[in-house]
Amino acid sequence: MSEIPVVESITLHRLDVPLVRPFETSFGRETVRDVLLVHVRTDRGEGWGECVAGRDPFYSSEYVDGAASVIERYLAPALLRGRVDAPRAGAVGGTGAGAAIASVPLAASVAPALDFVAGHRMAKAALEAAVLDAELRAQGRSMSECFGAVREWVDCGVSVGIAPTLEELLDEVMGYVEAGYRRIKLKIKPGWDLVPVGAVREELGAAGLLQVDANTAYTTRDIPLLAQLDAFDLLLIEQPFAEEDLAAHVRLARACETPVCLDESILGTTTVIDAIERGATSVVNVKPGRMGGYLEALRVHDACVLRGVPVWAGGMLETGVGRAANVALAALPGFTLPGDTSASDRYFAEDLTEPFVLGDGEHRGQLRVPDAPGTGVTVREELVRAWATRAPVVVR
Ligand code: SMG
Ligand code: MG
Repeated sequence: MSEIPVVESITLHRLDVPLVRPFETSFGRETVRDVLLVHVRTDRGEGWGECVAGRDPFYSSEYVDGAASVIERYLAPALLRGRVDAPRAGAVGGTGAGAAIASVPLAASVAPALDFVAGHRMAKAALEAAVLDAELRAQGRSMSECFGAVREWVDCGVSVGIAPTLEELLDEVMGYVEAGYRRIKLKIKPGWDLVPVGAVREELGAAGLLQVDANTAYTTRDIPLLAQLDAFDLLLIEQPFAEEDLAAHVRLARACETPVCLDESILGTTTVIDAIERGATSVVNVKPGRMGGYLEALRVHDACVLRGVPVWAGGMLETGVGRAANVALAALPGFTLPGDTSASDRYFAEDLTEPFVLGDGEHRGQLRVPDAPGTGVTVREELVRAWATRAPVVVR
């Protein structure tokens, strides 16, 4: 085992990255991505992580000002104070998540060091991602290699927001189909469900892969309505009810044929096992930010594979920094459904790293998994400066 790097400083960057079109969900509309990047310097090199918290606490209780504050006040100081011992002989090894985690002792020390802070998983995940990038770069290993990727290209889906009109929705969807996307996900909410979903199914034809995401907008009174979505042969219904209401999802799962998939409710291995055993979810959306980090996401992946539950990679409108890591994760064997791992130009005219571009020919609708050390992408620091909305915050 090579020597473990030591974290020397942690810098927070805030920037506004304009979206190519507004993105509307059941809880709001975004026109700009308010991005928080974490830059870690170690004695062996540096790394970057992206925080997925949104500008407002609408998708989850976390939001980007809160994440920046908790990192600056609590998490970064704790990490800088922490000391990481080399793993004991015999502690390295095992398979799957265990082996991956044992191979990155510095990144593996992050979650335990930050555990004294309740919640704030997106903030913790961003720090861990930056440390992981730095540690893997120092080892000369890619994230995909560390995670145990089994494919060089991943299937891409696209998440389509609520549109002003049905016509505009169909235009947008067909644009993505022409671009090659292998699966369409429609955002739904009460009043924007059966009609748009039926129209898109008609336009896509029977073979098109289609799913919906409600971001908790429904209640159990809507179960009969949601069961009518069975008519449209969907891959899954994502998170129709409140985050803490597993029982409602169990009731829906019993009332409809379409698989129920949890997103917001799944905070890590404990909640995913509980949700699967209760019958609240039969497919899982994996977002490392929501789970406190990529290493916990690896454990969630393994727990799902062990139980025969397919997973897919969620997205949080990440720039290239977070997207690169998500694509590496999506290359694991349990990710058998296309992810919300769309190309950079789905959201951004210009990305903060080299752009992710859909392949063509046999790789139409796929993204190539980066294989250079760490995330495998390079942050365009001139853009981080040009788009900054406040001065960087350095914690030493
Ligand atoms: O990155 O393409 C993406 C976003 C995919 O729909 C997406 N994410 O609930 O799954 C989800 C949402 C959360 C973000 S909404 C601002
Ligand atoms: Mg979702």
